[in-house]
Amino acid sequence: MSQAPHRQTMANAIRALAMDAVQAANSGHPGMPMGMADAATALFCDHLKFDSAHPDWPDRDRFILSAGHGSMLLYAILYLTGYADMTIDQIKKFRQLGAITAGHPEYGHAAGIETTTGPLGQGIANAVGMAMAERHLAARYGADLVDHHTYVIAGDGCLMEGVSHEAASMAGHMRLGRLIVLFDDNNISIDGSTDLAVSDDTSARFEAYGWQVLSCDGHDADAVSAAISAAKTDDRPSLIRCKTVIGRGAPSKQGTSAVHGAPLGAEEITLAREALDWPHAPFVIPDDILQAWRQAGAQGSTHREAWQTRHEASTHRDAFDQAIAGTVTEAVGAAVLSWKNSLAAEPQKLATRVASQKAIEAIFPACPTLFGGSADLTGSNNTRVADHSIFDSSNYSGTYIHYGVREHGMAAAMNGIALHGGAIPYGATFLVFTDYCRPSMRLSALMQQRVIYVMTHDSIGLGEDGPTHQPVEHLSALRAMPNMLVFRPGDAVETAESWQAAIEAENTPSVLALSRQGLAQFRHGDMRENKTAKGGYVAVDCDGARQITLLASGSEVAIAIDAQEKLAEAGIAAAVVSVPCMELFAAQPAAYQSATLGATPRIAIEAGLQQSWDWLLGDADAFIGMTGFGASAPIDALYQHFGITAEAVVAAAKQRL
Ligand SMILES: Cc1ncc(C[n+]2csc(CCOP(=O)(O)OP(=O)(O)O)c2C)c(N)n1
Ligand SMILES: [Mg+2]
Repeated sequence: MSQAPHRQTMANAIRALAMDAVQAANSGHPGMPMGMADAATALFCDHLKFDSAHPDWPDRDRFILSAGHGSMLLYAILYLTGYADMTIDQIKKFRQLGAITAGHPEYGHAAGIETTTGPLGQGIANAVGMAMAERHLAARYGADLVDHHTYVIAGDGCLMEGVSHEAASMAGHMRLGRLIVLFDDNNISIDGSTDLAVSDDTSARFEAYGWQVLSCDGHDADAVSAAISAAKTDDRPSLIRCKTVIGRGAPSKQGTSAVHGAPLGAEEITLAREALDWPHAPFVIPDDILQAWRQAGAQGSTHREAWQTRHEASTHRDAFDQAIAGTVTEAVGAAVLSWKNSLAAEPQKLATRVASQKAIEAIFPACPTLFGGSADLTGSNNTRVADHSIFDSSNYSGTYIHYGVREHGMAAAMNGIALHGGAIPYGATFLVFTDYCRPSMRLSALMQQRVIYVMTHDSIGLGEDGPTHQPVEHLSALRAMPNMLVFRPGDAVETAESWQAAIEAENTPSVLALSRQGLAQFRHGDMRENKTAKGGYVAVDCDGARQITLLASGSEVAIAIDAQEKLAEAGIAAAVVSVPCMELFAAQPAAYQSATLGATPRIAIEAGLQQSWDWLLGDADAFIGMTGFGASAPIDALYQHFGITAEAVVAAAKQRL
């Protein structure tokens, strides 16, 4: 116990930095960092395997601050343990423009931030994905290369969020024993006592998922450390209930929601300095305390060096390094081209969800790090191929995941897999249920992670399941998201090209919106160019001078081509422009865009709402698509009923000439 006071002093360094930085910024959350300072000190000093001088060491333990509002806890520790970019100056600039110390931890801003957190529940669900990736890579490349833990700090809010239920259930089922969650069990959230809103038996809840649940005094670093030791020896995931007082150290405010998200104020900070016996000026950490922390930051170097020796000796080294780098080899392009050439030789009418399966079949041997799955719709999403084996607790080397009916958990886990590195995640459900994935999709985009969302049943074309299952606003809504590629291929060739573009987009997530119904192949001839990667292109040109341009995506390209033929019979020359990916088309040079779009009247056709097409249409142009929800009926009846037909296109064209 002789070291206990020292630990407490080290923890007080976190408390001081948190209250001073929040005070300087005049905004932020001091309560959580002050409450969890002791537990975090135990974790970082006694357990976390990391080397602050080498933040990207692949076999480091991962630390996820799921309670992202407590960002100052993480920034303080990164500074104290000696991460080079986290200077005291950055701490002083907490929450200011251009600082790496944003209001909530943002992946990519500073070394040691493993994921962006702030939307409660995401971090713990990301951590499940990281723990999955750890087991998967260990099984594939050997425990001498991959052998680490994933630690999380989560608060009441994270555990209230629905996604934490999905994620924790998955982790228990998959027996992810290297996942250890420190629960900041302080019974306080913003509105006050958690009694206002929850009466869960949290221990029983997690035990029911198949977790080990431990409890300790969260202000006794030795007790926390002992609990973590116990967690490590169990093969179940562990939840450690750290009983804490929010804002611990602020004498008159601690234990109340008042310390959750507001500066303590000068007076209370003075009192806290006295109570903590911390006489030092703001942002000043005495040398002996800083040195103790710096030592904690460097103590992992022996582990890292031992790992490097094992890495050099490993027969899996090259494959592992390539997987971690995540670079896509030319073999992917070659595999796609070979599949497209066979389509050129023998055209096929395929639902694009089936074409997607065939694309995966073609690509997987060239990209063995693909880590697929579906939220209980494997047969409908067509995401599993013969080369897959199932990832589960008896076979972590499996490359296909049954996520269960947990779309949000799946999406958040995929972010974790991508962030961990070593595998390229794709996961599937119906396009309409991107609504259930959306909070995590937004973070894929914000964090620039290559996550591939395979979203089938992409319109009223799914038919009888009706408007609950028919996306109408989703394409426009997804296109509104920054840094998200939304592919809606129109035939088997475009589907293969979409897959290639999605895999090659290393810093951007993608949605593949795929049809349930069969679509005739309209791409023929020379297959060398990935036209889909241009986002939009003339798919079927007209004879003679163009009078009309028909723009369409996905299943509606066929309607455009049908209308083109009917217009030709009437002596009207219409070009069909396929727009499988608006974001990529928007990124093309203006000259290419205008040459593709032409200067004649335009008619856009998509079985969705108009909104995302507006930038391509002028006042005199037309949109043919949905204006509201769909209906339950056979597909042909629906297209007639909603007026998405070649006849409607022809009529609109004639009106404009
Ligand atoms: C999804 C989501 N909803 C709401 C918020 C706003 N919010 C931030 S912290 C918080 C309360 C969190 O309570 P707890 O996790 O117990 O944190 P503590 O007050 O103990 O620090 C809320 C509602 C958020 N960040 N994310
Ligand atoms: Mg709380």
